[in-house]
Amino acid sequence: MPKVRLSAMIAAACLLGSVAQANAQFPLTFSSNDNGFFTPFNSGNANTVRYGDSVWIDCFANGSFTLSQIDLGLATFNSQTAGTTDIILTITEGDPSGLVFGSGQSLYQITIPGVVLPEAPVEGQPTLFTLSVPLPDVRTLGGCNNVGYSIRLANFNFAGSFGFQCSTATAQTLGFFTNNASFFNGSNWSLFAFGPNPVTQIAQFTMTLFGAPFTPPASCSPADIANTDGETTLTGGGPDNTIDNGDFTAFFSAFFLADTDPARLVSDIANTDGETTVEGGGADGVVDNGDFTAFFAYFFAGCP
Ligand SMILES: [Ca+2]
Ligand SMILES: [Ca+2]
Ligand SMILES: [Ca+2]
Repeated sequence: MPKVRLSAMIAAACLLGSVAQANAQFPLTFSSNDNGFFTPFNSGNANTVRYGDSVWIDCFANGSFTLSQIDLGLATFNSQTAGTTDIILTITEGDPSGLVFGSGQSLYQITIPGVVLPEAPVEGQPTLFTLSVPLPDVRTLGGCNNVGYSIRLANFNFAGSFGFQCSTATAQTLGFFTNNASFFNGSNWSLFAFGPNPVTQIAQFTMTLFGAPFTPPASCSPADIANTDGETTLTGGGPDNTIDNGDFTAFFSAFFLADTDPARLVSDIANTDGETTVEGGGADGVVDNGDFTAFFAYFFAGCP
């Protein structure tokens, strides 16, 4: 476990602490910095280690969300001079470790080059700053909606140490914290907290996640079962008000799956007489020639 440098209730000024955004999206999760800082990155490990954390958006609904921005509360420590680093940010489904709360699958990754690391010249005091990263409406996979992130560094050029602002459990006023944070040592991921106290010693890095619940576009016809990439509601896509090759691919990929594969029901759009919901039929739990016939008819008719 990396060395923990925690200093409770640090009153250093936040260079950019406001969560007010001129943004149609809104905060899905919010935690403030009331629990010191943790600056594990330095020139000795910057090319090797990664750190991350996760947060619950909503554990009570099955819908997915689109993520439009993440604001990371960051800190520098013990340097008379400013520096720079590239930050490689990965947004993950569930915790980035893949050890808890989801697969850890990458949903989006971006490299932010030349992030300025401000000087922290006062002994024992960090300099706090916020890094706001726009996200291209990154879609979560749905279900319990634990979203994580990790950062790793490249071209680290800073004399001191760098890392995260920390929150207590009570500072998480929107969404739900996770007790642990995540550490990659170059070979393996592990989880850590700063101690056993479930309020003041949790490892929750200060951040705000912006976004909105995802509302799928209406299906324009029974053949509109996927987006243009052939992704259905099972794979993070779904109808997109367009009939195109994505629907064709999705239908036939599903249609020719084994009878026992539940994903085959993606192609169940009609009853055995080929009647869809439009004709008063619809999915009947069986994939057969009725679905095949209906798909072709609606596919070639296109969106009305
Ligand atoms: Ca956590
Ligand atoms: Ca479509
Ligand atoms: Ca059917």
